[in-house]
Amino acid sequence: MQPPASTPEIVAPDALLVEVAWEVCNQVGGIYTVIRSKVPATVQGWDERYCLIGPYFPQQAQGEFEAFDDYQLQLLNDPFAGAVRQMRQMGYDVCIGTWLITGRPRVVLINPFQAYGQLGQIKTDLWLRHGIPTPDNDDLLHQVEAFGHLVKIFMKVLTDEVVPPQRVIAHFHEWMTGVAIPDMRREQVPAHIVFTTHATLLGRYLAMNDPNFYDHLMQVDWAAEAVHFNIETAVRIERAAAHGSHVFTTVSELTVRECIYLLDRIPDCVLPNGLNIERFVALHEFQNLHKQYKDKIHEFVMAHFFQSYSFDLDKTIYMFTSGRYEYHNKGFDLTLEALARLNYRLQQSGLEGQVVMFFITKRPFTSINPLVLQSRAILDEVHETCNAIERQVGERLMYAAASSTDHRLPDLSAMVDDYWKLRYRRTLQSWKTSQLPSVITHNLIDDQKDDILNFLRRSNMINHQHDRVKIVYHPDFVSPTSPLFGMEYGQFVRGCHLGIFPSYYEPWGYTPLECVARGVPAITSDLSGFGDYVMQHVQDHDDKGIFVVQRQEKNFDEAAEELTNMLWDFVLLSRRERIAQRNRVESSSELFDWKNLRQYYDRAYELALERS
Ligand code: G6P
Ligand code: 1S3
Repeated sequence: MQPPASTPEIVAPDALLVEVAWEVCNQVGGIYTVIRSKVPATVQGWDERYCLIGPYFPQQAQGEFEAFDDYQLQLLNDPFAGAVRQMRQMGYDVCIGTWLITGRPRVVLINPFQAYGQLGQIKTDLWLRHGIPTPDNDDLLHQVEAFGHLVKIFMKVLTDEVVPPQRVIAHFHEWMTGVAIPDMRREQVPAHIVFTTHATLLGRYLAMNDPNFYDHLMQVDWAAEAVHFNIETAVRIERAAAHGSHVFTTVSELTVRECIYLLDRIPDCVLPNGLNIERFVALHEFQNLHKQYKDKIHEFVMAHFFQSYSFDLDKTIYMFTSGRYEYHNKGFDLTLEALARLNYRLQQSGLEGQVVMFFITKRPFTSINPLVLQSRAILDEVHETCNAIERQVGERLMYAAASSTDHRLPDLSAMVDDYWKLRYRRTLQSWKTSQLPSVITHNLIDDQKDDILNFLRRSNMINHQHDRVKIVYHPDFVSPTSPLFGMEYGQFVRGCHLGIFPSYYEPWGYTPLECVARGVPAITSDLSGFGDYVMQHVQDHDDKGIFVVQRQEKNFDEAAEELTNMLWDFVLLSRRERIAQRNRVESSSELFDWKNLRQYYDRAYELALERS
């Protein structure tokens, strides 16, 4: 890997930085990626003056958190450790240690359940002081409010520990930690508070339910809608955090609009998301990885499709989409429509080759489809049989060659034992079927109501032999322990040719950026924060393999046609052109490295120090 281009300067030398997030040592979704990938760059600028705070859930933390023991804690001579010692003396259960990720940052984890005894008072205070009501039966809200209460106490203790002119910047991510903010302001805890919303709660719900969300945004009655969607507590917490912070931020210009209309505060800064980009010294290395992981995907595809019919893998393009199952928000609907049009165009064109499209998402299922699993197992058996035959023929051919007098190639088939011949035939016989390859790999719990499956049924795109776009819907995340793929998500991405993410609602959207970081071209939309950023900051982004579908000013049909054209143009590329395009994609990835994007955070921190 290449070393960092330059070491960023030390930021605000007289300040400490504390970042608070629900996803510290607790992976739930996109915010985990933000925090975790940003750590190495943040540590470079803030070194020992930086600490993260998260909720302590032993199951989640056990693989990635190493606590300091009492002896180590006593030896530490910094305000974070001092605050932990002080909290412990006050009777609180607070852990301090190292988050075992690149950058190895200092982490404080606080068990929210220890404040459950005071929940009644915490809820009453939130209501009386800040007008935030909490229902009785919502455990997540209880955890969040208990945690917020404990973080406030920690911040008070920490700010008491520091000796002026040293100051504390407290950066809260998302409403789940922002609940600490209103009381910190009320009690005048002398911290400089930054709050980042990664999506507005109401925005997400409204976008999911209103096809004209963006047109209606200006007229939304936030209070009524919050009650309507049964998210009043969280929405009120989000608003209180946004208004209580000294510096209010969000992740993209698109979300700025939501903040203005749904939270009634204009964000002070936009903090775009990046990744910790690791580039290879030699360019061909990532191309080799593409080939290596594409071969693994070939294995899956052979097992899945060749039982019914075969096609030329060398002329097959692998496309995919992935993300949480928000059919409309993540643009699965638009993607399916464009794939159906592409299928038709390819059928009409007489061109060779096909597309295999993967939908990687998460849906409740009972099990992997046993037929899919069995097919995979039998193909493994075919593989083993072929290997045994290869070894046998290899050894016997070598002997025949060495002892040959006429130098002619002997009959290779005669070199295989009848046992292996029979096993070869029987395995293949038991494998081949006249059924169509399933479009889905698992048995869904609510198969009849699933939007992806219903689209495929309606459009009759169910993996007929004549379909030129084949579908594999995998309603579980790809992981090395999955018996179907057996690879990391990142490896799967590398093995594909194109990622498709034309979201309708996406405050930022990491999925296309994760493609770019691996040198895989990606499609995004102008309604995603990432797409919007690319349009403003990356010249000739099409040429660099980052394509942006226009959805803001276009209707569904027009956007589907534009996406179809993008897919069509991609399918027409030669291998040589694809390789060159991957090189261009990979070289633009550095733009999104935290080493470059961290500056937005540092500016927000400087503003917070000026303000309070
Ligand atoms: C990489 C490998 C090449 C391979 C190519 C396939 O560039 O280094 O050896 O031929 O991938 O590209 P394709 O776009 O057809 O998967
Ligand atoms: C949010 O996660 P999501 O997928 O619920 O935060 C992510 C990190 O900022 C962002 O990439 C995504 O668009 C948001 O929606």
